[in-house]
This record gives sequence, C-alpha cells and structure tokens, in this order.
Amino acid sequence: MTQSSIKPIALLLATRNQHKTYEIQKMLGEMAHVTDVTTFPVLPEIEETGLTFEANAILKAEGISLHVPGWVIADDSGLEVDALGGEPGIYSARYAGPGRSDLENTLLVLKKMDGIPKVQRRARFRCALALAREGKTVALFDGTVEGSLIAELEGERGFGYDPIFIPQGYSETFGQLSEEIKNRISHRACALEQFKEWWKEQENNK
Ligand code: ITT
Repeated sequence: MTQSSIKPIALLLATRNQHKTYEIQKMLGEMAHVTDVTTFPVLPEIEETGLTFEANAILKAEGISLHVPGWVIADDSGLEVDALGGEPGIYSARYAGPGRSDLENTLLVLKKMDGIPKVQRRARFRCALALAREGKTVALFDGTVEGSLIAELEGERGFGYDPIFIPQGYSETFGQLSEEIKNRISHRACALEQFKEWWKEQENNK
C-alpha cells in the first residue's frame, strides 16, 4: 500500500492553541487529519492543575476524550530557563498572569533575564504528548530542544517564546528560522516522532 492510500488517523487535539494544531498537522502530513477543540465549543475547559507537563497533558487528553469518540491527543509544553530556576515551565502560557498575551509573557522573561550574561542564558522547550481514548491514557511521548535566550525579540514566525529562543547549533531564533527547520528539530517534532513510531508499531502488530 502506498502512503497516500492509507486512511489518515482522525486526531482531535485537546487544545485551544491553534499554533499547536497548525504545527502538528504540518508535521503529521498525510498520516493524520487533525482538528482541535475550537471546533467543538461545547467541550469543557480542562483545568491544568498538574505539576508537570506530563500530568497536564494527561489531564487534557483524558478530560476531552471522555466526551468524544476516537483518538484524542494533548500537548502540554513550555520554556524552561536555567537562570530562572526552570521558570516559566508549566506556567509558560500564563507567566505574566491569566489572560496575558504571548508577547507579555515573553517580555516578562526578558525583563527577568536583564543583565544575565550570554553563558548563563541556557534554556529549553519541552513538550509532553498524551494520547487518550474514552477517558484513558494509551501512550505518552515527550520531546526537548536545547538552546539559549537572546536579549531582545527577533523574528515574527512561530508563536509564544519563539522570537527569543535560539536552538542549539543555529544562530537565529525560532522566530527567524523557517517553519520547515522548526518543525524538524522542535520539542514538539521530537515528541511527534515518537508518536509516529509508536503508531507504526501498533499497525504492524495488528
Ligand atoms: P492548550 O492548553 O489549550 O493546549 P496553551 O497555549 O495554554 O494551550 P500550554 O498550557 O501547553 O498550552 O502552554 C504552552 C505555552 O508554552 C504556550 O502558550 C507558549 O507560550 C509556550 N510554548 C509551547 N510551545 C512553544 C513553541 O513551539 N514555541 C514557542 N512557545 C511555545
């Protein structure tokens, strides 16, 4: 069977962040047809009360999959900055307070990093993915990309903290690098690679 003759996996993402949906659809290509909960406004808002990326991914995937048939995948992700003791971490989306924008969160990180020398600006993005069905987690995947933070915003691609993060081995931020590069090396890409491998293995064992 050719790749294009295989029926795409119908995946519902337990996210309201459409940047994630866009990246995940791009990375999975023809393998999956991806939608997210913004197309189902009646689905509940899941409170992220977990203390790890993994715990929050599980809460979102299980919480949403109780209400819909089929495969649900949740992405919990964020930026860890060594000089800030791992912050913003699981609070990345609400670092400057509830309802604040990506730009406000990013500017707060820059402010806290003010005066910190280049060698102490190590950071990483982390992503935990939980795959669930009927309220139960079936598999977990995770990915990390190491890098460092610059002192000002550079580039307009991507979302979130992309304009201040330079991945290791590159000289430009995720905000400047092409979508193709980010989607090859990012934390989300690494986690999705594991998902793809896992899925293939399940198919082969059928
Ligand atoms: P959902 O919970 O609805 O999925 P969210 O944006 O609130 O959406 P998270 O709780 O996982 O998701 O928070 C992730 C935050 O981490 C996100 O808002 C960004 O600020 C940051 N982040 C995650 N991945 C990123 C990426 O690829 N580039 C830049 N920032 C990223």
